[in-house]
Amino acid sequence: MTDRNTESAKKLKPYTRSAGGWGALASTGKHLLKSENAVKNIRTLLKTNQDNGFDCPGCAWGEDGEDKVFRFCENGAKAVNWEATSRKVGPEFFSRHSVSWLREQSDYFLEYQGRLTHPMRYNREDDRYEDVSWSEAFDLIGNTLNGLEHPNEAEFYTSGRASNEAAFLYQLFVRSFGANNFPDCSNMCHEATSVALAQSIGVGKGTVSIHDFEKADAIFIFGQNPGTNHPRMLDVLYKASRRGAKIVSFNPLKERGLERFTNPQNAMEMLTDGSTPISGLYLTPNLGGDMAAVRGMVKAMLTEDRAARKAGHQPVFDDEFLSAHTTGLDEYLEQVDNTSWDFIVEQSGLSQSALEEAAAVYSQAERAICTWAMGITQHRHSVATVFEITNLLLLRGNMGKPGAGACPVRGHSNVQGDRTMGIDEKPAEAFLQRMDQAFGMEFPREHGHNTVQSIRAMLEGQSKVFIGLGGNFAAATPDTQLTEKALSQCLLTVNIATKLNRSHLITGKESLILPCLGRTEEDLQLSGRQSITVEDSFSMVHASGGVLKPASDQLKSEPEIVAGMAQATLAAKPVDWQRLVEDYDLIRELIEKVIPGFTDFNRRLGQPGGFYLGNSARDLAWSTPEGKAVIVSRPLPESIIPASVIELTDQTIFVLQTLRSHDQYNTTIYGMDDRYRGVYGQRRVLMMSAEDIRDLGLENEDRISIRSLWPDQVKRQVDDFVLMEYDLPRGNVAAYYPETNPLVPLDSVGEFSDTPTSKSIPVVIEKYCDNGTIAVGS
Ligand SMILES: Nc1nc2c(c(=O)[nH]1)N[C@H]1C(S)=C(S)[C@@H](COP(=O)(O)OP(=O)(O)OC[C@H]3O[C@@H](n4cnc5c(=O)[nH]c(N)nc54)[C@H](O)[C@@H]3O)O[C@H]1N2
Ligand SMILES: Nc1nc2c(c(=O)[nH]1)N[C@H]1C(S)=C(S)[C@@H](COP(=O)(O)OP(=O)(O)OC[C@H]3O[C@@H](n4cnc5c(=O)[nH]c(N)nc54)[C@H](O)[C@@H]3O)O[C@H]1N2
Ligand SMILES: [Mo]
Repeated sequence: MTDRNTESAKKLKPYTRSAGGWGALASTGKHLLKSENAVKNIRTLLKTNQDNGFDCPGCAWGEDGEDKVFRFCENGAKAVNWEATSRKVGPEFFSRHSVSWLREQSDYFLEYQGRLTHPMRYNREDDRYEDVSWSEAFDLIGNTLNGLEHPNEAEFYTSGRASNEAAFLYQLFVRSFGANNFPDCSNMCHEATSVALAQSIGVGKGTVSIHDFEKADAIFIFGQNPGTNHPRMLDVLYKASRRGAKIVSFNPLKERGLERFTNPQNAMEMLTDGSTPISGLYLTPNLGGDMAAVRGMVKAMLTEDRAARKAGHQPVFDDEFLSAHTTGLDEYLEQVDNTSWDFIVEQSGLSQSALEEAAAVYSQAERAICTWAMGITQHRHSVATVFEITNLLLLRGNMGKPGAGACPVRGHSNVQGDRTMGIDEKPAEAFLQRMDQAFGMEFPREHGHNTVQSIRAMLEGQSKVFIGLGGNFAAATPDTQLTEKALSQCLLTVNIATKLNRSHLITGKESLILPCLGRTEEDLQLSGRQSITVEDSFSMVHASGGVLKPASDQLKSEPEIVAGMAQATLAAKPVDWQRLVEDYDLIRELIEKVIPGFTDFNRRLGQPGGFYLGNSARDLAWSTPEGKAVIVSRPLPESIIPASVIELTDQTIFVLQTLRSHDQYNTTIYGMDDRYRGVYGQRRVLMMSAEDIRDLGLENEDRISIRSLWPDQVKRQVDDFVLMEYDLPRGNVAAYYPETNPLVPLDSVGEFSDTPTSKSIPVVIEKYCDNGTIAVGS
């Protein structure tokens, strides 16, 4: 694979400055000015996250409502700029390049070519995409779907950028067709959060608002890299740190944004090259060690609590809250007593005294928030880990009061909204009943496929059609080789997208690329200019309207494309699809009928900053069968690497996490640098501690191969990576996603979440040379 247009030479060089500051400003400027559209894009950025503009397609962090000229960050600027490019990928481009040739190019190259402009259909004979009319494309979809023996033979993927309106219409189409097959990006993302929180506090979403960060005494950040992935969160942490709140980070990597930050909005800091420390305490657990770490904190608190009660002092645990609002306490404390410090220390990789220190910060805080992201949710025991974090919060009544609560930080800008709209392979009965009532028909009850199940179904030939509403299924999912095989066996694959990506090149018997409007672009329908809505991590729903002229006059909006597919498949049943997209207010009226919290949707849409959907747990109303918050007791996993894997080799096994660089948005690669980690001009890098490198008999910057271990016969290996000495706990290594997705075994998934274990893959390392690999470190 060739990496064209790389800006910097390959090099590995530690980054010594703070996060943010001039580095971020310079990079924002560089990304803006290198575009052919500098002036247009600066104007576009000024509309980002403003009340009369569009929602940043970057991340799902919320807005604090303060008056600001700039409401975007360095990485939001990259996201906007990437979409607003003037480069185009039209019929002429596809006639020049065969699909086989395109498949050899890097992910960076593919997306860099620009915006898709025409609907395209794959011609197998010529191995090229050719332009096709929209009506032909829709007919092909309708006929293929209607030709299936059963509606369950099609998979309908959603990526979390789809608007509420597009997602609602999509689920209505798919359910009217007769299926619940809704694999989505959230299955690979915060699924464990949704599963665990729904069971423990009765609602699968975070309980805090952005203003709670202004009141918290302590903030615990687990498995998250906000400096890169939620940069606007740094502003909130910065203010918290400056007013004296304690911030504790759990992360095996020392992420610069969690260490110190220079706020571009603070002139003095910028001028003096100063910075503000973010984390007062930074703990570096083993990958997958957080459940043990939190268990250790609770164990330390339990000891303190008992001593305090004995001495007649104020107890550590909040008795009043616990008895009024929770169940399961005794069983859990017994579980804590039965977990030994030795085991906690071994599994977490943290000392007892470090965990006692973290526990003391937590106990001394009147109000505490826990935030988390992929470092928590992409393990085998992720659901159990989210239970453990929730228990920590409940023990001191840190829920349902200002400045306290659970804050899972979502990824895609509308991933939370898509689930609210019914993108769910296991829909709740109450939701289906409201659907039945609203549309006067009975929707299917049988559960559908999640992402991993959809891949298996396609592999087995049980599913024959794949439709992707956004995203990059082939690159984002685990076990790349198997997933590609699964897709290529389909009768039809359809991708609705803004930019060319790998998924479009893994063709079924028939394949379509359907180009859509991006969020920055004006969406004109019969009734005029349309807005869409999204929901952020704090359950705030707000409107978004594009401002730019569309990249091509052939583009359709996502709701229009969904309506086109539905019309071709179902005619005007159960709704007049075409009429609905003439005016999105009509779609919102349907949403209001089906989804709680959307009363008076069209009127409240105009509210500055949006409206709050509410959260029952925040109101101390527990929608659990017990009517209380449930303190769930789960044993720690016996080991992070399953015993059946340890048996497979005598070589040293490392635990690999696959993460994001500073220059990427999931499978979209903006550039080849990862500034805060000191990686330049390359992505095929494996971070490892100096001691581990030495013990393997290797040297910094050696070329290596990475092979993952799983008890099946499949060989999963990636070659020609560069070893990079990095400050990490021993036995833990890190490399970028999606280059390492071929290593994630399809069957290695989270318990109760089915999320691929992208943050704990057992691997062995071999020395790579041009004629093969040489085993090391046995
Ligand atoms: N610019 C940009 N923004 C994005 C994205 C992007 O790709 N680029 N992606 C969006 C999406 S969809 C998502 S889900 C979010 C992702 O946001 P993050 O969750 O921050 O993303 P990752 O890069 O996967 O980083 C995981 C972090 O957790 C740490 N970690 C890994 N394993 C463990 C563990 O076992 N324990 C602990 N304590 N830490 C661990 C890693 O060292 C890393 O710092 O960001 C969203 N925002
Ligand atoms: N190994 C490993 N794998 C992972 C992860 C990991 O940490 N490690 N993270 C997982 C996570 S958290 C997630 S969320 C998934 C992400 O999985 P996806 O959501 O499937 O992937 P993205 O890379 O976000 O999708 C990028 C594509 O979306 C299209 N696109 C962009 N904007 C729009 C739009 O407005 N409309 C439409 N229709 N298309 C658009 C573009 O064509 C672009 O190529 O990946 C998961 N996979
Ligand atoms: Mo995500």
